[in-house]
Amino acid sequence: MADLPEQILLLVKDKNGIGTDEVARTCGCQHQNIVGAVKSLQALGNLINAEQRTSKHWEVTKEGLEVVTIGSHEARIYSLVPESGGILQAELMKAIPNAKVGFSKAMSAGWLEVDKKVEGGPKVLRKVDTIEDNVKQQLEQVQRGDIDGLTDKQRNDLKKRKLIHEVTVNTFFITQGTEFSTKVTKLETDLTPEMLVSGSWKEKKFKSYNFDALGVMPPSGHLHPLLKVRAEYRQIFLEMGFSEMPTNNFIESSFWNFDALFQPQQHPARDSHDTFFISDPANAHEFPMEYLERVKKVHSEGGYGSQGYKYDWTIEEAKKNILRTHTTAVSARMLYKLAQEPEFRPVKYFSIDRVFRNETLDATHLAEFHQIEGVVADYNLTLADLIGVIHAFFKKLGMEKLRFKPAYNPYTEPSMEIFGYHEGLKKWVEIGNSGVFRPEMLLPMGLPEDVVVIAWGLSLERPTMIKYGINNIRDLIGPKVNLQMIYDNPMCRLDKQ
Ligand code: FB9
Repeated sequence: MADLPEQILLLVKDKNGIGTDEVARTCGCQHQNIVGAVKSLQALGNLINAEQRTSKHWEVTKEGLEVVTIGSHEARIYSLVPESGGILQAELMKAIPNAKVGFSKAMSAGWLEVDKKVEGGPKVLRKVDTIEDNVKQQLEQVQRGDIDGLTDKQRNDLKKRKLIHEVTVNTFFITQGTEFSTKVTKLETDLTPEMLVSGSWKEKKFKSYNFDALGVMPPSGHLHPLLKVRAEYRQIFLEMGFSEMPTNNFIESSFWNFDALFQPQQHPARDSHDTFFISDPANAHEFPMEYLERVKKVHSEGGYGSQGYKYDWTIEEAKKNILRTHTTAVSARMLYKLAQEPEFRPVKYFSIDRVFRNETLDATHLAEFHQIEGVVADYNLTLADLIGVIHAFFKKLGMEKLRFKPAYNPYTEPSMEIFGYHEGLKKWVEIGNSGVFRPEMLLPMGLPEDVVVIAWGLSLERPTMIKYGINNIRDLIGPKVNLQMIYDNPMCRLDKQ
């Protein structure tokens, strides 16, 4: 037997045109299979014309099919009433689903009557000996496609009882095309060397190019939004002449994370409510001991013009290993290393990496985040230089309206919170923190007295969440992230100047 496309061509040849719904009925196929075969014929050239049409026809519903199978509700109710003696109405009403509709229709048809004088409640009796299940017969008529054989009243009754419904079908009316043939010639999609050598290409028909077809999306990797934003910030620092610091150590000693920054050992940020302590190895052991002694002295007795904190500083506290709470620990290591060079040279450093804090988790805070930090060390820098470099940095991010608010950090004085007017959010947002590292931090390292170090910091998550319109940080990071978000989100272009 010819396949579907060829069956269709044969039907079109015999008639001046045929609808796909008629083809489906003729072939006994699903309509959508006929439509698919029409599309494949159209792809072969102008074999056929297919004009889209909308046709309506009546079909038996699921409930209607049940009636065709087991009879109408009224016919089933009639059959439940004994030929003699009848049945209590209350009992009959519980016998089948839709008993109420069936009883009402059977009474209207004059098939049943009710004797109300009976003790124990009204009794239903047969009024006729036999019945015709007209509803069942009408539905079988609809199934045969002969809806026109029903009266309007019959059709409306069946529709009202939801036993039939009108179905709209998008069909195609098929007529012969300019290149009509009942034979389906397979269109070649490739011109092969064999065809060229043998000359067989001359008898072949080739599928025309579809220049509107979209290319296939090549499989590729997808960067997480955080990594895209990190790349943008890294580029900004590099453009500004900053060098990236080596931040590849999440574990840090309390010495470099706190003591080197002149943060006292009894500072609340150093307890386990705010900091993750490492149990194994619990302690670090390698320190530049001469420098460590100067740190101990500046904490416990003061020095360099400072009175210090006047407490018993202990190396045991300084040895404790933690997950670093800020990348400023790396800045301290880098500045100490700079101070060991024979001659001071101005530097600009930056870092972007993970830091860990034992914080209360909420929609915008996890126990870790990526800190971004910029550091500039040079002779006689002032607060104006800090404000200026922060302006330059955020201008590259498209944020030019900045405000600075006095703040406190244990390791910087003065310190400032940074606020920026976000053109997208149309409001002022806190965008970071900053300050001038204290002499009690820099001088024990061995840096010259006229060297000043300014620094500022912000997070990677906050701007990323704003950029991608993410309100809950768990939609950006963690096990519940929808990987499709990573596939779908656009490349990151910060509003760079
Ligand atoms: O990133 C933050 N906000 C921010 C940044 C950018 C942005 O959009 C871009 C401009 C287009 C939008 C918002 N903040 C800092 C401010 C707040 O989000 C704050 O609630 C959360 N802060 C983190 C710390 O929270 C425990 C952000 C993180 C932060 C804060 C301070 C520093 C680093 C990160 C610092 C520092 C510092 C100070 C002095 C010397 C050296 C480092």
